[in-house]
Amino acid sequence: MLTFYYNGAPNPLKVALFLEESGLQYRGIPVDTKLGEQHTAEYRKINPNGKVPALEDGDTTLFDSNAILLYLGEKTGQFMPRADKDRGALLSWLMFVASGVGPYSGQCVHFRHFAPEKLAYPQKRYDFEARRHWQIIDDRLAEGEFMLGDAYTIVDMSVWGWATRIPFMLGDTAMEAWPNLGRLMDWIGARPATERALTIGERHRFKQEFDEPAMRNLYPQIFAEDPA
Ligand SMILES: N[C@@H](CCC(=O)N[C@@H](CS)C(=O)NCC(=O)O)C(=O)O
Repeated sequence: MLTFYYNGAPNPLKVALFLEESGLQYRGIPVDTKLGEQHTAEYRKINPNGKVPALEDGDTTLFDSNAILLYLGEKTGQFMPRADKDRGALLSWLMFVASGVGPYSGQCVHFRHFAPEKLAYPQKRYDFEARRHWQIIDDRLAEGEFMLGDAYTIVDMSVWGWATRIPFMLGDTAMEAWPNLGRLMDWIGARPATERALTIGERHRFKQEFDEPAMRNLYPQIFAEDPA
């Protein structure tokens, strides 16, 4: 039995999607990040980075959504490329999402919605970089139905996690610029497993308010002293 540490945010969503698609049995443990449950000593032993998702599989403990997707793909053989020749593409695109799409999208959301001051240049930079990364994804999807051609893989699941947030990140009509990505989102969105994954945030009564204690737990740097 797997143990999945989650909330309803984009990175845990990707793992929820794999778990729901694969039919693997798992126990979900909610981590309410607005209450600071990601910062407890007990949780830091599971995820030293103090974020969700994390996963336990017997004696194996994993953190970072893309590492978990790769682990589960290799463990089950599901949602992996059909041919060995595609392994290079799998690793490249998965790392591109992990190191580019996700972080730039996250910073874009932060400076647009949560930064204590509205600062023009950080907002411009992260909007620009988020759009640039999504354009690269869209161009890739113009070449084939899925990120790795004709098979639905963990790379598509990884793309999907952050793409669910594009309207919040870049505006309600932003997705219109990326029709190939929109097509993939519609395809994934029509699957029953996706419906189940999207509602993981409703399986527990997570704190909703962005009050000061929540902001301190999520963005401690806002309240930190400047380094000397
Ligand atoms: N690289 C990590 C990033 C994890 C991450 O940033 N998770 C967010 C939710 S999407 C989180 O836990 N935020 C709470 C916090 O930063 O305290 C991954 O892909 O799993």
